[in-house]
Amino acid sequence: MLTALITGDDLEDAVSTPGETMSRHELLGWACAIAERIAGAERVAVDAKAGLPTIAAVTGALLAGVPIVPIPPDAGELERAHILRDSQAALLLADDAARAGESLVQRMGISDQKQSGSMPPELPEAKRPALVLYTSGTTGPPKGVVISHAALAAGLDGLAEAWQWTAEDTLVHGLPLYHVHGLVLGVLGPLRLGGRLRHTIKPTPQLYGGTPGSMYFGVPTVWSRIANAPESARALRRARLLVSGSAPLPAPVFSKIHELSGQAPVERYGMTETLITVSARADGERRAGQVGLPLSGVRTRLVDESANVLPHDGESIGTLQVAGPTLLDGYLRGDGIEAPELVDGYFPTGDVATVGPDGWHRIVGRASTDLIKTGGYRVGAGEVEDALLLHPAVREAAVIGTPHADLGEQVTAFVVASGSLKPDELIVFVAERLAAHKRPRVVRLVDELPRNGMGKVQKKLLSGF
Ligand code: MCA
Ligand code: AMP
Repeated sequence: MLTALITGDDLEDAVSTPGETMSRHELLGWACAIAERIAGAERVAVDAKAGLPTIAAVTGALLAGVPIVPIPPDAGELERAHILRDSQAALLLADDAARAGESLVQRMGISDQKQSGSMPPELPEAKRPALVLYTSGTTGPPKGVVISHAALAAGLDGLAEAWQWTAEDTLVHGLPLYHVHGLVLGVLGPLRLGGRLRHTIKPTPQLYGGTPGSMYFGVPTVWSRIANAPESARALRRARLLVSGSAPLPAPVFSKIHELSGQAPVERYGMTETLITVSARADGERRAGQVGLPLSGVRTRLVDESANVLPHDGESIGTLQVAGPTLLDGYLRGDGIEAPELVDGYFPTGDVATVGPDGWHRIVGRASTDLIKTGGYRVGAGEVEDALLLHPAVREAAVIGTPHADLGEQVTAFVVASGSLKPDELIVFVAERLAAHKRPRVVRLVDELPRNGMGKVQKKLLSGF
């Protein structure tokens, strides 16, 4: 899977962050040392703080064939405990000191292993699980999505073809290292395809503008902030490709980036469960509000509520299903992996879309109001509601996404509470238990929630409250 890292010539400045640079051989040596230490483990977790240690830890686990579970560094205690327990990770790779409630998991420092280990005698088979990424569903705590080495390789090769991504590229981004965007595309991409990686730790306009590169990755919030920082946007004129994904890119941001940087962003679409499946091409058209064509090997179709397949006429709106070599193995469940519910081999994405006669895909929205996209992060309403309900004064809670100029959507909670409770108290209460981006930005205290005759909360009515 890590072809360029393993077989490529040394590259002195292969991976860098603002404070540190590592050659390809240094990274490989460090990763091999970690691989030796964890070989044979069923699964290991990593405290996925943005930086070189996380990159070395993930690389080491991939070389050893040990599935790795990245934990968001800001995950609150509830989320962190859930991921460690649910994944049954044998070991937590982390440089920082242990946190409360972690006494049961064994820890191993990452930077302590910074030495040159030997290559494992055999590389893992392609069908082996490589990553377990925790992602939100509409209800309950996040689920571990199991992704194989083969899916990662297929996904990156599809993107290499669409984006003409080669060993000549220098990729710049500052996205988190525990999701597909920042970790799979943003770290494993350069390690498979070659070239250099500049991770800026934070995805700020100033850091993007000040870091030379040929490809830049961002979520729409990042591009929107760059569009509002004209000097940084103009500095990107040197780039070959500006890529946006993880959430819808607003047309005004697309146009502004085009105007300031001299090129329109390439949009691509994907999911944790499917990796990236649809994209505009480096040598092709870029259209505001459209996410392009299926990658090589990927098939897509639209279906209506009765499971009828809809025509690709640019007008019929249906839910998007995708098939191909990049699909997940399944969800982690107990000691095993639960296969996803496919329909004729297609994964139902839950996204509502149109497909034109020319094959171009437009994502219209999501079928469920219970999955919120905020700053490119997927947040399940149920998980936030469950956290709110842990507060002794909260009697009922309903969470939705409401429009937000910077984040696309913001997590908004409607709460029925007893006694006097301040919205800010609840925001901090959730931030302590879940990752900071899952905290509500707005809490509305209401006397009651709108319910239908069956007693079910009518979330569609909440946005008007
Ligand atoms: C704020 N903070 C708090 C609180 N309020 N901490 C505790 N309690 C509070 N009440 C802290 C946060 O921890 C954080 O600290 C800082 O304040 C700002 O947090 P936040 O509000 O989240 O930051 P932001 O500036 O609004 O973030 C915008 C962002 C971020 C940088 C665009 O949303 C982001 O990185 N998004 C990327 C998401 C992504 O990679 N998605 C890909 C999913 P500190 O600054 O110290 O951390 S993969 C996917 O979707 C598919 C496959 C695809 O298609 O790619
Ligand atoms: P996640 O599993 O966090 O990876 O989120 C996947 C979801 O992000 C998809 O189901 C879409 O709703 C959304 N998404 C990803 N890329 C795009 C895009 N380019 N345009 C619109 N929505 C997107």
